[in-house]
Amino acid sequence: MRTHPTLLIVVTTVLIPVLGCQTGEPRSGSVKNTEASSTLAVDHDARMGWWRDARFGLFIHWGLYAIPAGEWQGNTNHTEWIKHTAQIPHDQYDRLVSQFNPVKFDADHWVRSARAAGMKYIVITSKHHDGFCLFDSNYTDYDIMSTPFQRDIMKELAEASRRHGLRICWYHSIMDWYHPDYLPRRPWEQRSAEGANLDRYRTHLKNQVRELLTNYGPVGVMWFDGEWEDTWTHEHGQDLFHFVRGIDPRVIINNRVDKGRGGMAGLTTDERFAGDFGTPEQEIPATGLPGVDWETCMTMNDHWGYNRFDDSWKSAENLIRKLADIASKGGNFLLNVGPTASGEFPPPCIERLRAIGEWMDVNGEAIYGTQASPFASLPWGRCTQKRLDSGTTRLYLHVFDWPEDGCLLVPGIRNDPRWAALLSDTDCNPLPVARDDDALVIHLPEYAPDPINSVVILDIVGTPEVTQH
Ligand code: H79
Repeated sequence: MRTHPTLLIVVTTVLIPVLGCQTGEPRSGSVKNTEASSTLAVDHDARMGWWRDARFGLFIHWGLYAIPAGEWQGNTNHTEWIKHTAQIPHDQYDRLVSQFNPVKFDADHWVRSARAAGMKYIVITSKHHDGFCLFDSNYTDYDIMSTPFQRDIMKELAEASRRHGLRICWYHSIMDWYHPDYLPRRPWEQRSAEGANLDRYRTHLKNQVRELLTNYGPVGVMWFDGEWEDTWTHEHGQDLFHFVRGIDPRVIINNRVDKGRGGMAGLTTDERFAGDFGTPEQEIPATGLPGVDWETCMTMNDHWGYNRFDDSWKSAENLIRKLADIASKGGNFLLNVGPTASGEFPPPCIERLRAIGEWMDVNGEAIYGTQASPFASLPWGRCTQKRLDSGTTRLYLHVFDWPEDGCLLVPGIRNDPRWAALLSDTDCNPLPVARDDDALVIHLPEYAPDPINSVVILDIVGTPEVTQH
């Protein structure tokens, strides 16, 4: 337990009326590319504005693979890769098309669940690697209109998202195990590659991308995947990237359109490669990277698509802290749900979305529109920040471990404090702040308002001047 520090300066309530604890959210400036002056960079900042503010989105992996629900011939560890991992012949896999009938699908319900969790955008698989399309495409019959369901999932979700103020975004796989022109052939299939033409496939891909960008209203993000295949080249990536830009320059494009992704860590650092943001998969970078936008995508259990055997759910506590951790490093969190074949979110997902939503209802201000922490690390939790208009920076101190002695030590900060309070305190009662050498010490109430992550606001004069320990 820490000993009580000497209190040198106690800052009291005098300045509260100026700032208030629920001041309107300042528009978050971008932390990235601030020094860049080219038109392209300005466009980039303008394009990324809503996405940087959003910080939190829902990933949805849904398709034919929800029907086997992870199981094939006794093996229960499959998921959206099942056609590949169980080496299922085309004709057998394609029988799933006539079985796909998610009668409980309710776009409005899904979107309301995401919104209640505090999510601001939805990325859903318009097509995964198996090639099956959840939308009504003029360029293939391997789509939702060939199922008994015959309802354009993309259309219903796009409309519901718009109604509830979320951005709709498409995950669209470059790799395609179904299309006859896609190459290479998989080792587990019999189809001859003779006559196959990847350029023809690329035209098909672009035709579908055009459908996705023009038939459903404004789209937030084109989230490509499968670019690691040897047949997909940097030139192909550039071509697809500029094709999307040409249709709608406001659409944000992930870095998997091109070949610059550094493995699952997901970041593109070489500017010759296209992509508006990096895509760490199932991991959170150790630190943020100044000037680089990124989004961690992650499953709630161990599979992206629905797997009815997978009970390895991350706890709500774990997910809420991950959201704070990611925001403290300047990233976005794209959290996945794999709906069932009947069209429902699995109950453990619903529980977790609700718990996150309860936390976000109180603490969302400490996530949305925030910038990365000025501290390299903090022993008790994380920090996010916002520049307020009046020469003041608001630090959001995400306290995971509530100090037993009631003293929250904010180390190595030169700025004078203006004011501190609990974000959950609607009365804005000020907390005493004292300087102890190069640290600020905030006196907290005895009990944490939230055992998972209690946010303490600390407003300081100017921009943070932090000495690293
Ligand atoms: O859509 C989700 C995954 O299906 C996809 N990206 C996320 C967003 C993804 N593609 N590849 N990977 C993830 C990693 C590839 C892992 C592989 Fe494997 C190892 C492919 C083959 C061996 C995992 C294990 C998949 C099949 C067996």
